[in-house]
Amino acid sequence: KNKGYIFDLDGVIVDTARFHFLAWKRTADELEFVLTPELNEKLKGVSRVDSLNKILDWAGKSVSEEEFDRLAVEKNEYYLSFVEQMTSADILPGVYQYIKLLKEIGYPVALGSASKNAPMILKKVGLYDMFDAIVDGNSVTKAKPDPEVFLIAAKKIGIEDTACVVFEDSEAGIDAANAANMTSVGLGDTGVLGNADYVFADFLEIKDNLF
Ligand code: B16
Ligand code: MG
Repeated sequence: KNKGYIFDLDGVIVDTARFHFLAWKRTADELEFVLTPELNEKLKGVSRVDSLNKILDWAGKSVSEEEFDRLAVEKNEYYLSFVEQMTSADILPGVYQYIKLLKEIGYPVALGSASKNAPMILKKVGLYDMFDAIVDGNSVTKAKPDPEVFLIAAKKIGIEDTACVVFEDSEAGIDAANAANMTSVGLGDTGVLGNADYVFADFLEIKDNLF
């Protein structure tokens, strides 16, 4: 049976989730708001604009359009200062081997990320050429938990939605995969990813499980 595999980027392929957290924490500091790791879970998989809106909401602040844009640009610049240092050593454990296995079998592999920086990061860590399709924050109109990003990815690789497996580290992403009628595999904490069909700590634990 033909199957397709869709990977989230941040927190699944590379550990950029901690860079997003550090950058948003600095933005929150500026707004005199303490961004805790627990609240940060709600920002994972969420677009840049939606993330800033959530932080402003939690902080009980409203800002002008100009200030909003300035905060978003500043966050991204700070985030990119971490990303600049990344190399292939920053690929999360077992990910490269797993994608290589899929390619050897002949299964198509797609990216389904909310990040506008996704192509650049994939190139930086040397994985860009392994993907048959890349769907990122530049090509979607509706953010996770809307299934749009994964549905476009499935279409691009020519695989039926129900035959796709999605790897996600975020609550919003798991909900998006479920809404797309795909098999949802959570990477991380069962407490956070309770809606996923499966949850694993990392790809070393997934090994050659093809779902
Ligand atoms: P950017 P993913 C998401 O990527 C991140 O989880 C989320 O924290 C971030 O705000 C979002 O991308 C937008 O990223 O600011 O780089 O466009 O997990 O969907 O790969
Ligand atoms: Mg993610």
